[in-house]
Amino acid sequence: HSIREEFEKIEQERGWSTLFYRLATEHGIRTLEKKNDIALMNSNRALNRFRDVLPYDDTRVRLKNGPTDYINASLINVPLAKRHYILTQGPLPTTSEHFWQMIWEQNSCVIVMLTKLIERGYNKCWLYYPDYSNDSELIYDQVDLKVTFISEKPGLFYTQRKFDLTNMRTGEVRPIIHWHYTDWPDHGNASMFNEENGCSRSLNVLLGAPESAQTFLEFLMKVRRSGAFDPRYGAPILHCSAGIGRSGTFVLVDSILVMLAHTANPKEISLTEVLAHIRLQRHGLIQTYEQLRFSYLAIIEGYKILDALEASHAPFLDESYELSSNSESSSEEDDNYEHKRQPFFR
Ligand code: PTR
Ligand code: PTR
Repeated sequence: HSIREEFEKIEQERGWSTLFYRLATEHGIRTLEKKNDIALMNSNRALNRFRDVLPYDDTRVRLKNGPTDYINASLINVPLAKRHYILTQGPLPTTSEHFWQMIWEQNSCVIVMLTKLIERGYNKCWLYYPDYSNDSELIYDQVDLKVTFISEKPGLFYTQRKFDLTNMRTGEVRPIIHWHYTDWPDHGNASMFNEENGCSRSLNVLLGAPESAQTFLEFLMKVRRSGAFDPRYGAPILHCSAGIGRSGTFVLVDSILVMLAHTANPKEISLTEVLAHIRLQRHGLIQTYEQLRFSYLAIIEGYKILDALEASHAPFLDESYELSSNSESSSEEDDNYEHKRQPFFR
C-alpha cells in the first residue's frame, strides 16, 4: 500500500488512536534493552527539562571540551534518507551554554525551533539566543563562546534569525541560521483544557499538530534550502520543549519525503517502520495520534508538490506562495546567509 492508501484506510476506520497506541505498545518491547543510565545520574538531574524525557546512552550527543559531557540531545540517523538530525530539549538556564557548545563542536549551522518560549502561560524553553529584548550579544564564558544577534525576519507562522557564533579562544566566527516555527503548540495542556471546557480530546489544535500542512512544508523547504543538510556541516539542531513530539514529527516528514524523492517504488516505503527506527534512537518521537495523522498528511501533500516539481523543473515555491502564507518575501541568497549552498532536495 502507498502511504496515501494507508492514510485513507485509517481515516475511514477512524483508527488513528488505535494505531498510535498499538505502535507505542509494540515498540515498547523493542526498547526494553535500551539504557539511559547517564541521563539518570544524580549529577545530571538539573540538566534535564523533564524527568521522563531522556536520551538513550548509545545515541546521546557527548560534549567534548567543557565542564560536563552531558546534554539532553540525541543523534538521529536515517540511513535510507542519508540524513542526520540532532534532537534536543529546549535549553534551560543551566544548559544554554552546553547547547551552544554542542553546536560549535558538531559544526552545525542551522537551528530549527518548533516551540514558543511560553505557551499558554507555561515556560517551554529558555531564551537561549540574543534578540531585541536582551543585549543582542550573549557571552558564555565557561565554554568561551559568544552569540551575536545579526537579524530577525518575523512572519506569520515562523521567524528567521541570524546569529554569529564566535569562538573566543580562536576568534573564529560562524554564521548560524535560526528557523523558529511559532504556530505549533505541544499537547501539554490538552487534559486541563478538557476539564475546564468539557471538550473532546479529538480537537486537533490541542493535540500537537500544526494547523496547516502547506505552511509546515513551506517552513521545511526554507530549512532545507538554508543548508541544514549540507554535508560540509554537522547535523541541524532540532528542538521543541522536550525534543520528541514536534521534533520527531519534523524528522519523520522530512526523511520520508527524501526517500520518496529518490525511489522508484514509493509503495515500499513504510512510515511506521521509519518511525520505529527513529524511536530506537530517541524515545517518544511523535507524541500524539494527531501528530501521527499530520505526518501522513504532510507527506502526502509534500509528495504531490514534489511530483509537480520534477515535472516542471520549476523552483519549489514561487514568491507569491510565500507571500500569501507567511507574508514575508526573501531571496534565496538571503536565506543562505553567506554559505554558498546546493539545491535543496538533497
Ligand atoms: N512529561 C512532559 C509532558 O508530557 O508534559 C514531557 C513532554 C513535554 C513531552 C512536551 C513532549 C512534549 O512535547 P514536545 O516534545 O513537542 O516539546
Ligand atoms: N505519549 C504517549 C505516552 O507517553 O504514553 C504515547 C507514546 C508512548 C508515544 C511511547 C511514543 C512512545 O514511544 P517510545 O517507545 O519510543 O517511548
